[in-house]
Amino acid sequence: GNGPGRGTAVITRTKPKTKKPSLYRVLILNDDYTPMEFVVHVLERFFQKDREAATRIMLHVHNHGVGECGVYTFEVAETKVSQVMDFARQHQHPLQCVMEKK
Ligand code: TYC
Repeated sequence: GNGPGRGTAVITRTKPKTKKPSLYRVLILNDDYTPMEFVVHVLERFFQKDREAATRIMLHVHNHGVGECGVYTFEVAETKVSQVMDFARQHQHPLQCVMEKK
């Protein structure tokens, strides 16, 4: 359209301005040393899973090597990964947590 003033061309936005945020999966990886109960606790504490869901995810990771803890926007996913990695390190477990774009 035309903006203020005669003969002043102005580009107007046609699309809505809002964009869906990219989503990221947070994954945990299996290892041979982290206790099963510790992984269940991580899923309860940082991913708001109940004991049944946490146990199911932990066993899936134990049997398949990797599993999904949740799907979040970038900043939330980054925070979860850091929290889990710090917590595992504090307890001297080698548990690995990563994020990937959906
Ligand atoms: N494999 C581990 C064990 O046998 C348990 C485990 C499950 C470790 C899930 C990590 O993300 C993991 N103690």
